[in-house]
Amino acid sequence: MADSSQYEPSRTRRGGRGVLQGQRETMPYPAHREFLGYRERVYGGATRSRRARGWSAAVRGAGWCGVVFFCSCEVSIAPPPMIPPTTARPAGRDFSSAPLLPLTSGAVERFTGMLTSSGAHVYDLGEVRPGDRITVSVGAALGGRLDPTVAIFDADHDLFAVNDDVDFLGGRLDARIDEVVRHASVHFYLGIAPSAYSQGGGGYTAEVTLTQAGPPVGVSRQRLLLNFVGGAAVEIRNVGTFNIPPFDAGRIDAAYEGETEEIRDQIVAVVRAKYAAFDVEVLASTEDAPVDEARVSTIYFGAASRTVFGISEQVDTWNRDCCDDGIVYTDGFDNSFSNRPSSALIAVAIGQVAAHEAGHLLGLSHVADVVDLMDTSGVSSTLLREQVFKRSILDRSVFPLGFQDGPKYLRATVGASAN
Ligand SMILES: [Ca+2]
Ligand SMILES: [Ca+2]
Ligand SMILES: [Zn+2]
Repeated sequence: MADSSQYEPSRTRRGGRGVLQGQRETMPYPAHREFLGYRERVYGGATRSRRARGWSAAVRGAGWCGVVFFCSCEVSIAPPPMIPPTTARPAGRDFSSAPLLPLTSGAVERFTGMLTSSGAHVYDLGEVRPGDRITVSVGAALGGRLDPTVAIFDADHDLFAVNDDVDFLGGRLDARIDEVVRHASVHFYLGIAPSAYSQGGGGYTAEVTLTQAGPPVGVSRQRLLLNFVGGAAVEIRNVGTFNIPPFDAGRIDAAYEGETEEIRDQIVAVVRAKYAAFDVEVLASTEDAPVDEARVSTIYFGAASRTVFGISEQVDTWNRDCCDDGIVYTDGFDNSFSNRPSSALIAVAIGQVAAHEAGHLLGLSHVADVVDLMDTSGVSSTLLREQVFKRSILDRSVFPLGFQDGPKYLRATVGASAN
């Protein structure tokens, strides 16, 4: 039996980034509070101990979690040397006021700054070309309590990459980005802000390098498997282990009994439609048509959660990992709706959550626009209305400035559909 106790909170910090909140219509919290609330629930012990004992306790307190999971993009990141910098640089408060950071290819630019609890600092990294490699690491100034987040944006103010913590469970709340530029841009912007989870502002030290003219990175198509077969002890990294029976609409609610195939086929059609413009091949594994394919990302449909509709094992920036997984908690899926949706609408909602979780597995972050599939600001009923990948303002839990252009990002990651 799958039940909510199998949703292992202490393991899900990374997945917490990829979570779609199960906001109830009766509790339309702002996204930021909802997100914090989620973390409080999920990481209650961890967050409290971090608050009570501070950074050093967090470093020592890695025993919150007996299972160490990190996304592959972070495993490859070496600890940044935090050499005390010598330069305090003036920072912009937004894109238009961002001063140019003088970067020499291959050289490390070190500087310091002081953030208030609500503001962001923005620097102009100048012009970039495909193949340029940018690394940024930002940590709290010595003795400070700032938990920083770092983001890089292109000339359109669209998100290129974002990182909050190098390793939350290991107590590394410093932020680091190491990415290769995909598109030429007349400006790239570096943003530094307190994490949505920071206990306030504070001083930071930053190191930035730009290494020009490396090998460019091309697009790479993705296969996405919608798994309606389930299985015993299905392990979803960073999330937990689940016993998932074959998809049965009656487990959503007894009212949908007998409509399993119809709802399942509609879910598949919804996910295919959301990804139709991109080079994502959506496969469906059903009992009559099993798919045994190793190099896919998989979305499972089953198990229950009282707090979220779905979860993904990571936000896989630039889709480094071809084979990451997510789950849509379909058992009792209708419980968060004030009126039980029709079978057509429950398929829309489940399909859109599946597309959302797959979006995280391709590198997309949360936005605050209920029409966007990557939204985290809405209530349950917004899932019943048509959502699409679009350009939207980032959710405050991701970064206080800037946008995410979902279609632009997906075209640069997996490529546009050949059709
Ligand atoms: Ca952080
Ligand atoms: Ca991936
Ligand atoms: Zn999400």
